[in-house]
Amino acid sequence: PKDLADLRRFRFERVLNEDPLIHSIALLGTLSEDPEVQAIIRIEKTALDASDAPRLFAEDGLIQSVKLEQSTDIYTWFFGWFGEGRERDVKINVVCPATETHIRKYTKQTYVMVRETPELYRNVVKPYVAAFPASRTQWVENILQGISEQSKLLYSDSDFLILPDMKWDLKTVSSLYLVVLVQDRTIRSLRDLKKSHLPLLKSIHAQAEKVVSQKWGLGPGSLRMYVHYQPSYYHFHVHVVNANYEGGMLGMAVGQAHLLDDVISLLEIDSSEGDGVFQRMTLTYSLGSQNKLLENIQAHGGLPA
Ligand code: M7G
Repeated sequence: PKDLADLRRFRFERVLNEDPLIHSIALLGTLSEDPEVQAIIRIEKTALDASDAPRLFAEDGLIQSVKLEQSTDIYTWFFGWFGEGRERDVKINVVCPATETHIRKYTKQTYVMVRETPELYRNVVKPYVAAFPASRTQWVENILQGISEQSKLLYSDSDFLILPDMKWDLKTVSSLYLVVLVQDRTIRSLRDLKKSHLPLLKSIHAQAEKVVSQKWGLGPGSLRMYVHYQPSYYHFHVHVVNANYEGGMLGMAVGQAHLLDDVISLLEIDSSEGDGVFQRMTLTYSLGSQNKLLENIQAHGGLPA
């Protein structure tokens, strides 16, 4: 094929693969009259050009129209179009006013592995978590208190809510991404989980499976459910993601994502009195060079500076 006229002769047979993470689809079909000669066409959306950045929203810039999808506290997200009559081209996330922590989180960074002993947790991490202003999780409070995103709720009871994660485009089932927010404000992170939370964790697991089965027909085993340590927000939540949607960029790095099933199993086999397994274990994870917690840990001598 040499031009669009040739490509127009493509007779589509079936989709071989789709990868929402790199925005690509691979198709099988034919290009010639001979049905024996098959052709594979793979289409991938090209990367955004940083040189467009200064004029992205200008009158003749890349983004020609937008539709407001959701707004909660300091977070707003839109879908955007590069022109008329197209499938939506991009998702636009806005954080405003952005705090220093946000700017650091979104900045490119290098990573360092940290071994967080219970002692390092007590001396550095716990005070760091406690010092976060309540405003940091205002978006969670707004959802839990019925102020925002109420039309998006997929499940709700007195213990937790399930709704689409801000990262999801709400449409592509192969990249389905939901978030579970618990009502119990005393669980700041994985470190606070105890045996007594088992009924809550099991209920989250069961209800998430039920929701995706009823709404999208996804069967057992179709979900990867996990908890981040460290998370960005210290209000306990569970990530619920299509098992086929996978990649380090999605926050599934080894050390960061702890499978909900594994968390449940560890608590189940934990026979200790007093402090449980998550209070006693050393947790190893990576921290970005921009993360304030890394500075605190280094200052405490927890890592070579
Ligand atoms: P995390 O593990 O604390 O941080 O997860 P991460 O952002 O490093 O993964 C918080 C999750 O909540 C992420 O998956 C976010 O995309 C999602 N999230 C964050 N905000 C501010 C919102 C929001 O306002 N609405 C919804 N629906 N999801 C959000």
